[in-house]
Amino acid sequence: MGYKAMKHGAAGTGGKPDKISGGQAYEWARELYAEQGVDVEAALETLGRTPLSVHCWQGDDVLGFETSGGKLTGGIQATGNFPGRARTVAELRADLEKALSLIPGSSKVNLHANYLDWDEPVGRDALEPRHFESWADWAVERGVGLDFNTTFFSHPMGENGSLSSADQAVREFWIEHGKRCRRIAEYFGGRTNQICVCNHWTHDGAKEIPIDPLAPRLRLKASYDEIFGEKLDSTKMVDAVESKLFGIGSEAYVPGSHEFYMGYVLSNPGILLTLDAGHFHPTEVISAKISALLCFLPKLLLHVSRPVRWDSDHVVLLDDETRQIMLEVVRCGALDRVMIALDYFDASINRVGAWVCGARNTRKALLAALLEPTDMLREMEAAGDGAGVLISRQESLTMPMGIIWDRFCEMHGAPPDRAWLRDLRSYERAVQFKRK
Ligand code: RNT
Ligand code: ZN
Repeated sequence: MGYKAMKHGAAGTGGKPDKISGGQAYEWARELYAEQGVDVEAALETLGRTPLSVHCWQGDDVLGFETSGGKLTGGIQATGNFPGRARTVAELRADLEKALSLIPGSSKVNLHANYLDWDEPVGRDALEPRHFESWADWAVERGVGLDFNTTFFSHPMGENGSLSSADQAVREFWIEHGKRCRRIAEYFGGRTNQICVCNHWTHDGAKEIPIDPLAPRLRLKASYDEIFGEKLDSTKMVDAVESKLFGIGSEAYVPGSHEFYMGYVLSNPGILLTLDAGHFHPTEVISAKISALLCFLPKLLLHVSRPVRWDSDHVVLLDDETRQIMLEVVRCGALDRVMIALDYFDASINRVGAWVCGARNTRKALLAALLEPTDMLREMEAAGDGAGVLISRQESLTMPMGIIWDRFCEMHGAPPDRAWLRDLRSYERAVQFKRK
C-alpha cells in the first residue's frame, strides 16, 4: 500500500513496467547480494517506508508567498535564473507533485513559515494554523506528511539578527514567531497523523569576531527557552535546532554554532539536533558525528545537502559523503532515530530536475547502505581481517545496485533511471517554460 502508483497514478515512465521486476537481471542481482548475506527484499521494504522530507524551497528559490513579495536575505543565496520558477502556491504545488511522482518511496513535504497560503498580509508574529490550512488539506489528500520551519531570515525585522539581537523588540518579535510556528507544526501533525518536525535555524552572526561573543549566545539561549517553554503535544510535533559555521556576511561568528546547539539539546531533552551537511569546516563531515551524537541524543535530524567552497546548498550527489552518512545511520541501526530531510536550492538548472536528482541520490545512497553486507563485514573486522573489509567495501562499489534501484522505482510507480529525464523534459515544455 501507499505506493506512488496509487497516490499519483501512472508516472508515465515510457518504460515497460515489468521489464526489470519480472526479468532475469533483477533475479541475478538479488542472488549476488544474497551470496553475501544481504536480503534485497528486506532492504527494498525498509527503503520504501523510510520517509524522506522533501523541502518546498527548491521550487521557488526560497522566496515564499508573503504578499510583501519575497527577497532572500540572511546569508543564504539561490544563484541562477533558469526559466520556469514557481511563482504561486498553485505552481509550487504542481511542481512538487511532479517531483514527488519522480521520487520513489515515502515522502514528507517540508514547508517554511513564509510559504503561507493567504491573500492578506500576515505578520510573521501573527501566523496561525489557518494560514496553512490549504497545505494541510493538500498533504492529507496526497497522503504525505508535513514538516515545518521557522523563517527568521528574509525580513526587515531580521536585518541585524533575530533571536540573539541586542534589541529587545526584535527578539520579542521573533520569539512570538517561534511560538506560533510550533503551534502550526502541532496542527500539521494532527491533520496528517504523522509527527511534524519543526526545525529552527537563525541567520544571526557577524562579519568580524565580536568583542563580546558571549552575550549574543546567552540571548539566543534565553529566546529559545521562551519559545520552547510552551508544552505541546509530542505525538504531533517535535522541535529541532540547526547550527551553522558561517553565512554570507556572518563569516567570522555565528552565535548558533555546533557547540552551542549541542549544548542546548543536551540540556533540553526532547529537542532534536539538526546536522546540515554543508554547515561545517570544509573537511569536516557530518557522517563522522552521527554515531557520537547517538550515544547521547535519542534523535537527530539531517539536512542532506552538498557544500561547495562558500556555498552549502548544492544539489545532493551520490557522492562519498552522502553514501557515508547513510552507511553510518544504517550501521548504527538508527533509521528510526535519524530523520532525513533535504536542503539545497539551485536556480541555475531546471528546479524540478534539481529537486528530483538530489532526492533520488539521497535515496540511492540509503539503498547502497541497506545493501551493504554489514554482518559479514563486521565479522571480518572483529577477526582482524582488515584487508577483507577493505577489498569487500571497494568491490561493493561495482555491485549491480542500479538494477535493484530500478526495481524499487517500479514498485513505487516512479520511472526508473534513464526514463525520468524524458518526463522532466515534457513537463518543462508543457508547464514550466509556459510561465512568463
Ligand atoms: C541555512 C540552513 C537552513 C535553510 C533553510 C531554507 O543555512 O541550512 O536549513 O537552508 O531553512
Ligand atoms: Zn539546513
